[in-house]
Amino acid sequence: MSEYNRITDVNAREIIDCRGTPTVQVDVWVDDELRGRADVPSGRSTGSYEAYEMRDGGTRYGGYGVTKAIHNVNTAIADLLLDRDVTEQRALDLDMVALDGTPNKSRLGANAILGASLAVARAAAATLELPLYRYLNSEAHVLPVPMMNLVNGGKLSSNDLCFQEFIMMPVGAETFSEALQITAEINAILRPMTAARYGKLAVNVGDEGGVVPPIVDVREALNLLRDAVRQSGYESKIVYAFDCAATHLYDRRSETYQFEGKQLSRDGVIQFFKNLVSEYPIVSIEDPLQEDDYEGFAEITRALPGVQIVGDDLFVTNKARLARGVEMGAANSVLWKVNQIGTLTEAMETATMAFRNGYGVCVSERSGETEDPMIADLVVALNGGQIKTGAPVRSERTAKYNRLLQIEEELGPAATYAGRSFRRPV
Ligand code: 2PG
Ligand code: MG
Repeated sequence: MSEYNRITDVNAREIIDCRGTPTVQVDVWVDDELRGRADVPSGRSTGSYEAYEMRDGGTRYGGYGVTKAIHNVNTAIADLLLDRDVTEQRALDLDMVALDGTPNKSRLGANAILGASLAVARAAAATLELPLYRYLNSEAHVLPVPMMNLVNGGKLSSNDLCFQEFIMMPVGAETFSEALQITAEINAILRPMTAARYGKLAVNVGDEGGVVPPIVDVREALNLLRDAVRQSGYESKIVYAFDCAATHLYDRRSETYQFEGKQLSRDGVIQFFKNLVSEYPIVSIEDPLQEDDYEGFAEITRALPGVQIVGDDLFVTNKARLARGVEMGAANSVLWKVNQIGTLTEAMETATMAFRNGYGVCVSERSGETEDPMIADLVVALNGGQIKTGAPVRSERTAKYNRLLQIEEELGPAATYAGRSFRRPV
């Protein structure tokens, strides 16, 4: 028997994600037993201020190999973690950050560091024989509203829809399992409806499992979604959200955005959303403006009272960037992606800062995911209240929803579905 829970081995390997692109998987052994394994996700519509994802370059896997990051886990990071107590998450994470020594984790790679960080958390929970969400928070009890990206556009699709994600939120459900049932039923109506209107190619799914109709007009896509919702009979339980991913619609030279094929200024964008919000029950808008426009985010947050404005590329789960947002009143919610910052500890700190300042926290997938359901445990651990993890199809998306069903069952009567309080669930 060891006196503490000693890390005895750390081993990384290269696997592939849902797009067939390589990514990092890390195993952590404690007292000579394999206890924790975690996969690292990867974005496509990334923000400029995200931590550095290390790729090999060259020709193998088109340059996207991660053998250098794997090497870093198996050498420098393993050397640091070996013989340490696996339950010291914070110390281990901060030591990895210090070992890297760069502001954006470019020496070791954020994908290398994050893989180790997440596998350590899993290994510690397993060692203490606790589910991960419980290990991270003894008060964890909130089941999130699933933000279902049922119509895909932007960089995650093959159509010309400007916004990346048209999202439906079943806030009126009583439980998470009912929420999932409702959205799966609506998706089953949406698919044949889309095929009937736009042809069978429109129901080939995008990167996050939504349909990809050949639509340009935002209202037309919303109407399609709304028609499916109406036909389902669940209209009173549903509200809508977008991820505009506007950084990728912005032209720095002309300082304009390409919305629906038209050029809009910042003021034009704000007016566009004012109109839209008055026409549809839209409760949440992610990245309506580009990643450097703090002033614009503050303005749109003021202009749309009662609407959640989420900063993704704006904050990149980074405490310093969020602090600036809080000071200026830019957005009122943070999109929370662990790989944007690179350790669990730093991501947790960002969430704490958000909650303390009255900001919401929306836990999110990346468009490049694996079958690892980690973020399901993390959203419950945060009592976050909302999770964005794609449509209820494609196994890398359903893995998260299915894990939430297990957690709901484990929590039993203690489980609270965030529902309409998704932005401030506790
Ligand atoms: C986003 C995401 C995830 P990506 O912009 O919010 O939905 O996409 O992972 O490609 O950045
Ligand atoms: Mg986004």
